[in-house]
Amino acid sequence: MTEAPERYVGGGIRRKEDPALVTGRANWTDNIKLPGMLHASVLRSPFAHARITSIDTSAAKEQAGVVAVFTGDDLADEYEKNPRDNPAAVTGYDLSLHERSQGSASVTDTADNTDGEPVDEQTRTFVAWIVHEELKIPNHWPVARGEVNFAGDIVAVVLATDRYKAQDALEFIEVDYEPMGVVTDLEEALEEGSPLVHEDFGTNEAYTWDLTNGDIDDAFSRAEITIKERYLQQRLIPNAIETRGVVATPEPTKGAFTIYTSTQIPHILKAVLSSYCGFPEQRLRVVAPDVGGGFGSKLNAYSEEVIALILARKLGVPIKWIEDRSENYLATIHGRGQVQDIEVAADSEGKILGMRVKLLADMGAYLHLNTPGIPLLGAFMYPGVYTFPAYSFECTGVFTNKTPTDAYRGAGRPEAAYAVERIMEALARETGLDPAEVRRRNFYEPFDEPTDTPAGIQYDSGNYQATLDRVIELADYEGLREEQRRRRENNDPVQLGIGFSTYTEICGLAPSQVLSALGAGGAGWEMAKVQMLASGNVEVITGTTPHGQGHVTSWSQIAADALGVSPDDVEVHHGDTAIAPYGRDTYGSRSLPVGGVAVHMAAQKVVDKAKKIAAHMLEAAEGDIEFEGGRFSVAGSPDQNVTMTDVAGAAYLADNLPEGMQPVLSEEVFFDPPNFTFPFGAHICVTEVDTETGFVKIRDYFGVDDCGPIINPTIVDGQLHGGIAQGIAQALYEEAVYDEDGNLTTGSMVDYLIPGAPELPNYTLERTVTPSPSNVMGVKGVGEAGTIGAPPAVINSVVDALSPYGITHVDMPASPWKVWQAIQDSQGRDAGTRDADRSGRPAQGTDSADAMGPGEGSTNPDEPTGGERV
Ligand code: MCN
Repeated sequence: MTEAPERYVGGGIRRKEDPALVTGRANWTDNIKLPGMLHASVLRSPFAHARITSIDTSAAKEQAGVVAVFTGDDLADEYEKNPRDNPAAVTGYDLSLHERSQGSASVTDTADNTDGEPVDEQTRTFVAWIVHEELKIPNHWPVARGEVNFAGDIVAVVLATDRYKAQDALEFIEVDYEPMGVVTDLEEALEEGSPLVHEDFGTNEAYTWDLTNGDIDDAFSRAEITIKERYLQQRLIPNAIETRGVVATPEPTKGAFTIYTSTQIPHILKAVLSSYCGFPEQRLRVVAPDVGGGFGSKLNAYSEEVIALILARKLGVPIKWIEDRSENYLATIHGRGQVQDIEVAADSEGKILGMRVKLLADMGAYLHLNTPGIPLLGAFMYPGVYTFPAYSFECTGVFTNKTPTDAYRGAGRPEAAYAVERIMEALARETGLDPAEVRRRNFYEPFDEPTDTPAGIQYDSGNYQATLDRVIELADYEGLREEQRRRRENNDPVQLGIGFSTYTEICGLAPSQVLSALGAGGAGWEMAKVQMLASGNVEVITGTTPHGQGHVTSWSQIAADALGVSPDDVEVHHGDTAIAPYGRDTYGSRSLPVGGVAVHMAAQKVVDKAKKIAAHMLEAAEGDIEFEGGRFSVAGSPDQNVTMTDVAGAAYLADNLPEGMQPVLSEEVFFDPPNFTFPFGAHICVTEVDTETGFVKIRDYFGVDDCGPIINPTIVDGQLHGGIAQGIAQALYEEAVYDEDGNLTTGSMVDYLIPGAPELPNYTLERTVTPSPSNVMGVKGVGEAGTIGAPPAVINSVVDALSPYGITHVDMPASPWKVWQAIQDSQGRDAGTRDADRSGRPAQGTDSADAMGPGEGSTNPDEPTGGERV
C-alpha cells in the first residue's frame, strides 16, 4: 500500500457540505424556477393490470392553466427523433432498443396501440443489466400504451402553468379500463394458468440464472447434517428525504438541453436518455443538484425524466415535474422481494461441506435499469465469511403486477447475508454449538491477498476472527448469556436475546471486465481530475455523485494530504456532466474504493509533475527532491526549498519550465480496479422481547466493522449508523404490502412503518483495519455495510430470546403481532409437553427443543396487515 501523508485522512474533520444543508442554502431540484416553465403532473393507473380501452382528455384540456394533455399514444413518436445506429457502442449500455424477438417470436400483435396501429418492432426499455441472453424484456413506455401493468403506471400527462393546476386537471381525464387478471405472489406467478403480466411472453418467468462451483451433490451425500430453510425477503420502499424531481430545459444552443434531476447517476442517465430519446449525447447536460438521499432508488432512469425531456423538446420550454410522497411509494422502485430456499450440508462438527440456494426474485411489472441483476449481486455472497468446497445458486426472476424492484441499499447482499446468517443459527442449534463457535469453525484463516471463495470469485482480504473476538469482548458476551440465564430461570416476561451476524459484502463496484461478463454493461472505472490553480488552491473534479455520503469532505481530505494543502483550499465539483463529462456515479459503495482512489492517484500525478518543476527551480536532481508539508526541498539542504504554491504559480506562468513540459498542474486519472472490495464485520444485537405483547426492544447494538483504512471516521460512523438503522427497519418494521388486486396497502408513512430515533438504540461501534489489495489506498466501501450486517443480527436475537419456546424462526418484519403469534403457535402445538404459564412465559428450565421445525411456523397468514408479503 502506498503511504499517504496522514494529515487529514483519518481525522474526523467536519463535513464541508453541512453548513449549506442545515441553513437552507442547498439547491434542491424543486428550488429551480425558470422563465416560462410549465409544470407536469401525471395520471397513474388505479388498476394493477388492465387494458386501456379509451382515454378522453378533452375536459382536462379546458381547465384553467392547462396548456396540454398527452396520452401514451400522443407521445409515441416523440421518443426517438434521431435514432442512433448503435446506442450500446456509444453508451456502454444497450438500453432502449432490444430486438423484440427475445423469449417469444410472435409478440408484435399484442403491442398494438389503442388506434389499432402496430407499434415498432423493437422493445422500449430502461433495463441495462442483461443478465441472460434469454432475458424477457417487456416494453416499458414512459406513458402506457394500451395496457397498464401495475397500480401507478402512468397513463397521461398534464402540463399547466403551475403544479396545482396540473394536479387538479388530472381528475378531468376519463380513462376506461378493462381489468385483467392480477398476479402478486411469486410462486403463483409461476404456476400454470396464472394471469400473465406480459401475455406475449407466455410466462411470468423473466429469466433463470445459475452458478455451480464444486461437487454439490457429493457434498450433500457425504453430509451428516443437512438443514433446509425458507426465508422471505419482504418488499421495502426506499424513503429518501427528497422525493424525485426533474426540470428539463432547452438551451440557447440549438438542439441542446439541460436536465436537472434528483439522481444518483447523472452520467449514466445522460447515456440512457440520449439513447432512449435519440438525443445527440454531446448536446445533453445532466445536472444532479443537491440530492436528498437515494439509497439506490435514484440509481435509475425514470419515465418522468424521459417525459420532461421530450416535452421540453416538443414545446421548447422548461418542463418541471416533482414527485409527491404517495407517488414515491407507488412509482419509485422498491427493494428486496425474494423467496429464499437455502440448504447447507455439514459434518457433525459443524463444518460446512456445501450450500444450495434457490431464489425467486420479484421483478415487479417492468425491468428498470438493474432489476434483473440485483439478485445476482447476492449470488456471490451467500457463502459469506465461510469457506467450503461446493456451492450452487439459482435465481428465477418473476414478473408480478407490482411496482418494479431495483437497487435498494445493499441490493442483493442484505438478502444473502440474512439467509446465510440465519442458517448458521440453525446449524448451531443442530450441532449444539455456540453460535460464535460454529461461525469460527467455518471462517477463512486471516488473509491479505485475493483468496478463492465457494462462489468462484476472490475476496480481497479478511480477518473475520478479529472482528468477532472484539465484538464479543465489547458486548460482554458472557455477561449477556448470564443475564439471559437469569431471566429464563426467573420466568421473566421480558426475555433477553443475543443475535450474531458475521458478514462480508461485495462492493466498490468496479472491474469493468467482470461487470461486463455479468451482463451489467461494463464500465466500472471512475474518473478524477485534480488541478492546482495559479494561487495554489485546488479543484477536484470527480465522476462520483454524492447524495449524502460526504464526498466533498472526503475527497478534500485525500487531495489535501497528497498536495500538502488544507481541505479548505480544495473545492470538489461533481454531479454535472458539463463539468465532469466522464463518471460512473455513486452506488454499490464504490465511490471511495474507485472514485476516491482516483482522486488520490490524480493528486499524486500532480505531485510528481510538481516535483520535476521544483527540481528545475532549485537546480537540483529530481531524485534529490523531498516533498513534505506542502514544501519541496533538496535532501540534506532543507533551506533550499520552494512551496507547492510557488510551483503552481511557476507551472501556470510557464516561463521557466523544464524542457518540453506542458504548462499548469492538472492531471486526470481513470481508475479501473482489478477487483471489488469486501468489507466485513461482526455485529451483536441485544433485544428484550416482551413475551406478553410480542414487542421487541433493541437494548444494545454492538458492531466491529472493517472497511480498511478510514478517510473520515465521523462520516464512516454516520454511514454505519444510517445503514444499521435501515437494517433494523427491515428486521422489525418495514414492509410493502399489496392486496390480492395489486393495490399497495402500505401507501403512506402511516401504514409503512419507518423507525425513528425512539425505536433505535445507541450503537457501540469499533473498527479493525485490514487493507484491501484492490487499490493503492487499501480502502474498502462502507455505505451499505450496516444494512447488510444488521437484519440477521436482529432476527437472530429475537429468535434467541424465543428459543425456550422452541421457536426457530420469525419472518421479517418481526412485528409484535408475529412474535406474539409465534409464541401462541408454539404453545398450541406443544401444549402437552411444555410447562408454560398462561402469560406465555417459558417454564423454568424449558429447553430449546425445536417444536416447529426449521423454517416452519414462521409465516403468519392471519397477520392483520394481510396481503402478499413478498
Ligand atoms: N469512507 C471513509 N473510509 C472508508 C470507507 C468510506 O471515510 N474506509 C467514507 C467515504 O469517503 C465516503 C463515505 O464514507 O465519504 C461513503 O463511501 P463509500 O462506502 O464508497 O460509498 P458511496 O459513497 O459509494 O455511497 C454509496 C452508498 C450506497 S450504495 C447507498 S445505497 C447509500 C449510502 O452510500 N445511500 C445513502 N449511504 C447513503 N447515505 C446517505 N446520507 N444517503 C443515501 O442515499
